[in-house]
Amino acid sequence: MSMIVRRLSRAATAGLVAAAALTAAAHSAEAADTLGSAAAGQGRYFGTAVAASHLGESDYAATLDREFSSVTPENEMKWDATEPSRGSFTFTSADRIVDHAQSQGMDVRGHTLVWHSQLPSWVSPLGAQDLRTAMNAHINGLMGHYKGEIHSWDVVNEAFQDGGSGTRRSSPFQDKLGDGFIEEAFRTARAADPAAKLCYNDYNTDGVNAKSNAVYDMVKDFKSRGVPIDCVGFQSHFNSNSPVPSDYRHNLQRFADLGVDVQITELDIEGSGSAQAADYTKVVEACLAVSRCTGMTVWGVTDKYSWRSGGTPLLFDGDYNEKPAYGAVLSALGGSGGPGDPGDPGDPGDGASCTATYTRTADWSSGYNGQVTITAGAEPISSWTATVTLPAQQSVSSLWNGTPTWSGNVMTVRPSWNGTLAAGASTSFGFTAAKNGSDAAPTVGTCTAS
Ligand code: G2I
Repeated sequence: MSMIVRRLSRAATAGLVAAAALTAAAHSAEAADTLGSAAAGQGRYFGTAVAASHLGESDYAATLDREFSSVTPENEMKWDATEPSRGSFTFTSADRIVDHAQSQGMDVRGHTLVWHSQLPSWVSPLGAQDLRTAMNAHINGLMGHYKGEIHSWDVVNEAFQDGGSGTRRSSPFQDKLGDGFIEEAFRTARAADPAAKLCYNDYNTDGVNAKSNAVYDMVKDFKSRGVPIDCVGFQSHFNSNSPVPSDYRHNLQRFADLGVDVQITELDIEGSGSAQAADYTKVVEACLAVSRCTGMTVWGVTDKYSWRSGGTPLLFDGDYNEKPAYGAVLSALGGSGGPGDPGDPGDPGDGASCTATYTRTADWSSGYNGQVTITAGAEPISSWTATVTLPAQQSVSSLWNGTPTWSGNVMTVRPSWNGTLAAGASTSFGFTAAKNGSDAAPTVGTCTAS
């Protein structure tokens, strides 16, 4: 039995999650013809970096809301944006992004707590002990504000030097606190929000090289000593000087084999046309080949707002048109238009279908057990995916005979052992939910089968 506890704090009090349920349910009724829904079919999220200042642009928001299932604030959670003077936190811009994401049923990645760049000027002059106190207070301030709302935090960003030696980068933290600052940041972060996945995030670590070897050794050491780390982020900023490495998948896999999740956190690939599309395909295929690669984030919605806008590195052009790279990613994710498209007559498994029905099997004052029965259609199926949208207040404490992933309060459930069904045959998964004041029934969305 897998245990899932959904935490609702800031958003629930703001009453935003109910709206998320409605929109996310609408998403789930669509075929896998968007990046987010196609990735969900593979048990992954597909995210983008977002700037709060663009949310008011209707094409930007429409593309974001339609295509993506996770967001990363591009700058709004960084130290200079959130604690510009010591002890005085401002969350206005970051809250805008988190509220928007929650209203659309999207997850949020937190970026980033401890980084040498975009530091406000008051941090660098601090003495060692004071810097340690300030670092921990900053982590606690951010993670406390968003407790239960961030699926993964980049706790420490870019702490290793480029180049051949694999040494630590000079920074106020490294120079004054020594190597131990990373470990201390992770321990503080775990205590601040035990539900968040804690990631180390870096660039030029995408293939096997001296820098990624140094990160690998650190993660291995952390795992052996019980230092809390859950994931490693591979930024994946690629261009002709820094192409997608041929050992990308192998490198992701060797980190996963240490017992951490891996995530592609800031993907962009300069270029255009079919060459760019082919490179994006390589990245998506690498992630899908590594079971612990839990999701991908591109570093922006549209080329026009990219930090490397001259290199047109993203999936939508400046007018929000889908580029060839978009189709390549969607296809690699098994979305419509490519392999896995239910409309593609060349695919085995076409005609596979299923239905999902819900019943409440037990009921008590504070909670209930729900059961969703999956029935194959006229053809045998080898897998199924069902979505269940919980009423805003409710939370699921356990689920059996299925494997859930969460996006807001929508759970997408795939088989744990019971994917294969003969034509017309049924299986079911069950879950226990806390009512938290709402006795309403969950909504079961479209069942998809392959
Ligand atoms: O540099 C690309 C990324 C590398 N990994 C860490 C990421 O956090 C980093 O993101 C970029 C943002 O995409 C840029 O938007 O980080 C840059 C700063 O290090 C961001 O640039 C800053 C500009 O330097 C500021 O002048 C500007 O005010 O963006 C700010 C907001 O537009």
